[in-house]
Amino acid sequence: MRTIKCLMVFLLVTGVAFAAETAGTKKIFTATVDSSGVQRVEITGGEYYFDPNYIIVKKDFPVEFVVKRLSGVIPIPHDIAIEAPEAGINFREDMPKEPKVIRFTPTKAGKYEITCDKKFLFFESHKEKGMHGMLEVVE
Ligand SMILES: [Cu+2]
Repeated sequence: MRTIKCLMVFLLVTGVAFAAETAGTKKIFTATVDSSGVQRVEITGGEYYFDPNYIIVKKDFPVEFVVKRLSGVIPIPHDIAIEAPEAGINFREDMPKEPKVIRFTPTKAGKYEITCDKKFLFFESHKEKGMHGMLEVVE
């Protein structure tokens, strides 16, 4: 029981420290269409952020998100989700240690939220801790 308490305090402290470090930092990535016609974006998930967290892609060109999570001392699970079926984007996928490809083709310009909704016990969700971002689809 003592070990569990220590672990929880550790997670809480490190979570707060990392959140403070990365909160409010906007990392913008503008995707380009490569020779195979695909817009490839590499995204890393950590405590508690996406890097990059503001992604700009072109409408009607296929997108590939290559996602992975950082493997820290304590493996904290992360997922990545965008729920915008009206724009042809609707997925929720775990972020593994090894890169994983998520494919979609955005069909409507706009801004769509990227979130991780993992949550540890009664703590805030990862989204609340700052693990969210924005996908901007442009014409
Ligand atoms: Cu997360």
